[in-house]
Amino acid sequence: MPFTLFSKRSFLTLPISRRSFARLAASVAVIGTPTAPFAEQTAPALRVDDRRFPEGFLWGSATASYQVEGAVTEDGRGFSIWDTFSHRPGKTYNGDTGDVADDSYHRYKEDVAVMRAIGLKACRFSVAWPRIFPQGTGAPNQKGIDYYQRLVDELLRNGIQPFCTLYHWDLPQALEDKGGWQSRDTAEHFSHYAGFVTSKLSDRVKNFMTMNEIRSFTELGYGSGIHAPGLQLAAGQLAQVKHHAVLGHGLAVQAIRAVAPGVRVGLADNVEACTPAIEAPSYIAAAQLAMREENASYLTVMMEGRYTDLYLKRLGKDAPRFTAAELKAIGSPLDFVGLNIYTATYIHPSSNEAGYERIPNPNSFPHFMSPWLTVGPEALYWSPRLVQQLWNVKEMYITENGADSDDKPNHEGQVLDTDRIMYLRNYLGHLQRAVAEGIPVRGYFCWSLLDNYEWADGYEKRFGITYVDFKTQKRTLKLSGEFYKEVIARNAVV
Ligand code: PNW
Repeated sequence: MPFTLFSKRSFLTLPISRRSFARLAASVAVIGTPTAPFAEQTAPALRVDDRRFPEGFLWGSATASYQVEGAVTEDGRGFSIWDTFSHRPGKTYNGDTGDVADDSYHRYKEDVAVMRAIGLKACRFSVAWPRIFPQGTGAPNQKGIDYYQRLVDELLRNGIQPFCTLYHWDLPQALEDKGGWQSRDTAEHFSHYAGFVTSKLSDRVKNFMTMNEIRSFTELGYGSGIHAPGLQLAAGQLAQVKHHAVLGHGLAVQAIRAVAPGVRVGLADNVEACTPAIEAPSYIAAAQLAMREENASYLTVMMEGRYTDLYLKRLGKDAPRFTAAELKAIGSPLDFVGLNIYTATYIHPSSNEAGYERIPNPNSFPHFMSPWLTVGPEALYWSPRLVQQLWNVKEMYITENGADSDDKPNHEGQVLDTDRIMYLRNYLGHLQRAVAEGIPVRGYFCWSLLDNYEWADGYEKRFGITYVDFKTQKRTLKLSGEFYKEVIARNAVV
């Protein structure tokens, strides 16, 4: 099999011209390849060279505190809205909770060893607010701080850069009892907590993200009610919740900068990934309008420090109440923008007042185990491109991307998740196009390192590139993990 020979890393990473490749190929052919036509067979390997990422591209994986840690009553941790919600009958698949999850609170060293075996350069993790301030405010809990310092030290010892998310949805229950994100005070409390954590970690963590997916935790938690705290508020109240959340982000940016001017600050936003249905000028222009408008209450207000006219007009009496000072805080400049991208939202031009329309996915649209997880690899090209064009963003990361497969270990215990490989290969191909065109995406974090607690879907949906047997906590790298390892080793789409 000539391909085995050419999958060797040393060979592929050589900057090699087509002509010298042909020469080399010819000599190798003499040594031992049985069949012709040789040039044709090796052509795909040659193209790998064109699919490389720049040197220093940061390959990472992502997890979140409540989804992996477990140990919910340990070392003084307070309760979060997810403890409450997941224990309420009928709220999660099978009644699953994050009480144990991946037990990463105890097994973090094993997890870091998995990261190292894959060759990861960076790890995105989140801090559980109720481990630091069990009541949300007041006296800090030293044991909680100790845990994250231990985790970060273990990462650094293994040459892995920590990227710290300060809020991945586990709001202290004590604050929810006082109104949660319906209360403006929560934004202030969050900024205090963010500044405090930064002061404890900034000697070893250089990249912070304020919040993860503001759209998800506000709309799912306070709108549809399928996530904690499970409320279904009216439109006006929900708009106010969203305003308090982006305000919390902005105030946190300021608090972080005040305590640690040297660290880099961003967020992880699940931007509505507006994608031109056809790569043609009118569609691209429509997708750009859509990118700004569909993200009006999230990335747009954070990038521009203002809500769009159309957003406010459409909400009418339900528009959020805000001050100019709040908008200024919300628009605090960032060092980077993190994009969580799983799906594409296809756009076409329209003569309506917005100038575009979203195209609903036909029923036949391919998706993964989660019906929402439709396959739209071009989003990993178009979102960074449009975000850069709209707001002149200087640095971006893909802070989440991944898929849930129907992972079933075979008789040898292997998980051969070829569909996840297909997903990753295609998305990475489009990301590589973006990077090759000079769009400043500096790194990519695969969701997720491990199968973990998938919120209301419990343990039913698996997003890991590592399989977790939740009975024994045994971790086994899936075939997609092997694939990702190869991507990282060769710094290329393979
Ligand atoms: C993200 N949707 O959540 C979160 O940041 C992760 O915690 C989560 O595990 C991961 O994606 C996979 O779901 C999302 O319904 C949850 O469109 C739901 C949606 C999108 C993202």
